[in-house]
Amino acid sequence: MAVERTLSIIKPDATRRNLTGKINARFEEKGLRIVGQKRLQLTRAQAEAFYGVHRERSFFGELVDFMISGPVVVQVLEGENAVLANREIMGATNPANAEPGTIRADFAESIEANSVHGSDSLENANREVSFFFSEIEIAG
Ligand code: IDP
Repeated sequence: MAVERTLSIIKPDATRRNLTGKINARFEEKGLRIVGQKRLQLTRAQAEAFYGVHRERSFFGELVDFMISGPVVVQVLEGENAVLANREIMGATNPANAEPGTIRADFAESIEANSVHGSDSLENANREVSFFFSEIEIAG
């Protein structure tokens, strides 16, 4: 087992419904620690850069519009196998397919407005954490 850091984002559908605390309780109850956190209103350029890997996908424009439709909370989660642990706590991308008890099953509104983002590999986690945080903003 390895201690990892991963990037989590609480998306605009969840901040709008005041669900930040309820979502973060799920991470803390499962042993992940929030070691960096900030609330941001992303610009279009920032959202396009963050989701650059999805630029060719049909839903890219809608995804960017959604991600700038309200504030997000970007955060660094730390713990044993944090990348996979976070993905399991989040549940499947489409809430219709998410396991009961996961964040997306319980809170997501749709495949797009699915309440949370989580890095899908350690390599992407390192890149995504660095996108939003400098080392001085993370205290483990
Ligand atoms: P993930 O967030 O579970 O890793 P990805 O396939 O990487 O899923 O997609 C990134 C985000 O794009 C999703 O979380 C969701 O907000 C949005 N998205 C994914 N598939 C669709 C779709 O078919 N329609 C609209 N939005 C989508």
